[in-house]
Amino acid sequence: MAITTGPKEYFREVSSIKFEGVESDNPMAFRWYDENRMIAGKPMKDHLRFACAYWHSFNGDGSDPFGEATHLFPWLGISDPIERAKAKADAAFEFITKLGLPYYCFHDVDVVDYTSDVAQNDKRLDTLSDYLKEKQSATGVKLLWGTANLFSNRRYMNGAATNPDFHVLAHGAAQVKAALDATIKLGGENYVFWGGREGYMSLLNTNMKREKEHLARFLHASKDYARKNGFKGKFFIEPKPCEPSKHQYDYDAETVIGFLRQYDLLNDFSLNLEVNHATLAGHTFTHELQVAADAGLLGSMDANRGDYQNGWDTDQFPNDINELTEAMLILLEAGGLKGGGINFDAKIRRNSVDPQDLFYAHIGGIDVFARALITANNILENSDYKQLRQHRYESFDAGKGKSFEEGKLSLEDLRAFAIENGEPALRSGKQEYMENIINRFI
Ligand SMILES: [Mn+2]
Repeated sequence: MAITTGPKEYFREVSSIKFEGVESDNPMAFRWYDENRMIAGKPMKDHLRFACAYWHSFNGDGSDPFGEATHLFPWLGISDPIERAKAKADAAFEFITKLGLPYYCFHDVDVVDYTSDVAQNDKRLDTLSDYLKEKQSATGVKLLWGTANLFSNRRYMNGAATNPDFHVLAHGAAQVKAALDATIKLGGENYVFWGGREGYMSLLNTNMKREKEHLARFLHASKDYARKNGFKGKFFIEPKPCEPSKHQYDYDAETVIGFLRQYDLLNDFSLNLEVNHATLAGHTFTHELQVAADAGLLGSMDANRGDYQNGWDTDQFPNDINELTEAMLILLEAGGLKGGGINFDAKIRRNSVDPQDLFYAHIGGIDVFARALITANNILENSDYKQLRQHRYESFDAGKGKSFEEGKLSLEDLRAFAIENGEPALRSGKQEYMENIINRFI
């Protein structure tokens, strides 16, 4: 992949990141991610389809509720909003290209600053999506998904599609239309809805039933518009139970699947699962992945991790090899992601202020996923992991168990079987044995 730079080199301290193998002590190299290495019949890069998140990497400035920005991006000094946005795009594509990532993802307002004027915003995004299109064709980097930010502007303080004020909902729709236009123009492979404020702060002032019906109407209208304009990709819902709202309607995978089924959206929508959102919902990441995979709706992943000691969405870069090995077992057994990829929805810490830090963060995340993929594939190919699970259910593979699965047995039949066969023997679940398999292959 050719390295292209804009008028300025933003990460001059860093050159292209290459695979050097596990013996390498170069912190600016991949030790596990060898993009063309074949795993289970296809190159590693095709399993993982890594994407850089525009918002955390090029908009997140290190500020938090207690302190001002610490990531002082050079383009912030440019006063013209279009020129500032183009400089940011130059920096983003320089970074993505040096890292060799195949994809990126954005919200509309990450790409260019928005005002309160809908027509002006549409024009700005149109101008910048033309610029991004040039950048894509110069580098070969592709758009994994686009989305609209319907939570930061003050008008969305009570939600967008679920706002009790129809006027606000219409502004949300205007933003989605423009974001879909940009996604379609850029050949975006998917489009994401994350309902940050689609929920409530208090049930006292909320008609939950009506708000959920509005959300469904809004999603149908968005889908119909995109399909009419040639969009062939998937729409993803990204579940999150709370934060910033007290309760969000896209609570977790199981809840979203029920919603999609109720409102006839299953043909067009699937799920984008995020590690830290799973843990906020009281689930493991693997639980969310397995729920989606079982429903045939494992669309995409937002890679990050939370913090064990505090309860909010810290969006740290992933580094837990055990957690990700178990995730890759689900991914491989499910036959891969349905259209999506692995997007680093993660941010470097407030005090990570060197230009190299963004590289270290992504290199670490990429390598731990690559190592997890290799490990999971070894487990599937070289251990009794799969057979142990199958073996637990063998009583349903033949005889009366099979008849039960086929719906052929009544409650009286089941009682007769219990009496005929006496007390069942205790059979080990072998949990510790299986946990040891994971560690053996890591
Ligand atoms: Mn996310």
